[in-house]
Amino acid sequence: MIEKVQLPNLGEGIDSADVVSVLVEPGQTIETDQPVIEVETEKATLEVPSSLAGTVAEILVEVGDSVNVGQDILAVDVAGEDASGKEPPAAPDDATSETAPSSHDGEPWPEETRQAESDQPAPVAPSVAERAETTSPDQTKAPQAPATEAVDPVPASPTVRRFARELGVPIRQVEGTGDRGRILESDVKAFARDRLGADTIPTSSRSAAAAPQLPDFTRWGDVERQPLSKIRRVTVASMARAWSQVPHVTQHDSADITELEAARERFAEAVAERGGKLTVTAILVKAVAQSLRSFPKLNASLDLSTDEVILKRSVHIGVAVDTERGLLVPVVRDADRKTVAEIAADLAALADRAREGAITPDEMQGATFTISNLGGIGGSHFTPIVNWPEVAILGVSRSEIRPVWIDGGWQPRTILPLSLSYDHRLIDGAEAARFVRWLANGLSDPFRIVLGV
Ligand code: CAO
Repeated sequence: MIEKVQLPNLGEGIDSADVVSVLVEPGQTIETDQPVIEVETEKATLEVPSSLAGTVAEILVEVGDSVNVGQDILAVDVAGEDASGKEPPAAPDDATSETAPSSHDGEPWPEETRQAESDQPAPVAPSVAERAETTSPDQTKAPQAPATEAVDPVPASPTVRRFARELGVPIRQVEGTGDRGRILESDVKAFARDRLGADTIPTSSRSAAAAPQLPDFTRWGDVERQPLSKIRRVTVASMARAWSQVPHVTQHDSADITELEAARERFAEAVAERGGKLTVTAILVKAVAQSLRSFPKLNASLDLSTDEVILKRSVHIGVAVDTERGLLVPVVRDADRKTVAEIAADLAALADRAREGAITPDEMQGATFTISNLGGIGGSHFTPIVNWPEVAILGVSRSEIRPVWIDGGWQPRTILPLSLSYDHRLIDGAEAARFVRWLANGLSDPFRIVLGV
């Protein structure tokens, strides 16, 4: 007798899900509660267990299908089986949990499920997001590789497989240390650390490592391959991580630094006597450090593992330095407690060491905010990338003299373009705009910075 398995209730507010993989094949004997398909909702990837025992007569869905709750997914011949009519398992209490009802991370893996999984081909479908990027609409309907295809099973739960996918870890290469070689999340992490250099190469660069294959460029002309330097590899990793983890917004503004430039000229010699060069950057470091005391959320980090904001009481400003070997970001410590002359001396020493290749990793760690000044080269505005785990970065472009309408007449004023990129998860647009305005006002009238207003 043929009976149907339906997509069960997956949780509050979830009406449908996309089929990510089919875990059984026609003719296969299945048990109740055995995972039969894997689906992805907006919130989680879940294995859907069978409510029936018997022989799979027909699979009624395909990878890529959007299936409604209650829709038939499987026809099962229950003849001779105890089709106990068992209810589908209850929906997860919290569908946002990565721990799907029938995934068993960190828990003993029930024999029947382990068996069922290891008997099945590994799901070959990419995630929904990956599908959207890599397949055309008609391709999304393409059926999954048949179960009979010679694809070795991957003994890992959907959550672990998904975790590996997100890290760009080729799960087939991971050695499982779990029961009967089952691949655990810790195995994926260890693989990433050992093989992909996770300590220095963060999540997104590991994803970058799994980037789609490049075409053969020699088909169109000669090419030269150069190995990436260590600095470049670290840059690739940190940029990719920041870009993929942080939802960026950039707030552009400008500051009238006419008076500041006059003061800079006036005090250049006095600062030089103390070992520094009174540059725009040195003044910016001080101005930003003071501004951060009034806007502590921009001097923070997000801890998503505890749902907390980490507000840092110290203000350490990273300064992007262009060197022959690539971008380096030494840190001016406690910039809020230093004079501009001290910052100028620090900065000169740090930038020199960075350019000579003598800077230590210690001197490039612990920044709470970063400044990138490209004004010495040119340009009107740019959008810097937040130096994660910081939450904001100030990009500075080239100042220029422009006519500004003041008190009924045009006046030549020196205008400095400012671009603040920030992590929109933590910082709202209004707050970012207020911060840049505060900074711009301070640069226009430095006494405001001293006053803290
Ligand atoms: N507008 C106009 N002129 C500027 C300026 C600005 N925003 N910033 C610097 N300048 C001028 C300086 O006044 C100086 O001119 P003079 O020689 O006439 O005095 C000249 O440009 C060179 O400045 P500098 O490099 O000596 O000093 P600085 O403190 O302004 O900059 C540093 C120091 C380390 C920030 C800079 O040398 C540097 O490396 N910049 C590049 C940073 C970078 O690569 N950012 C990109 C990061 S990835 O997005």
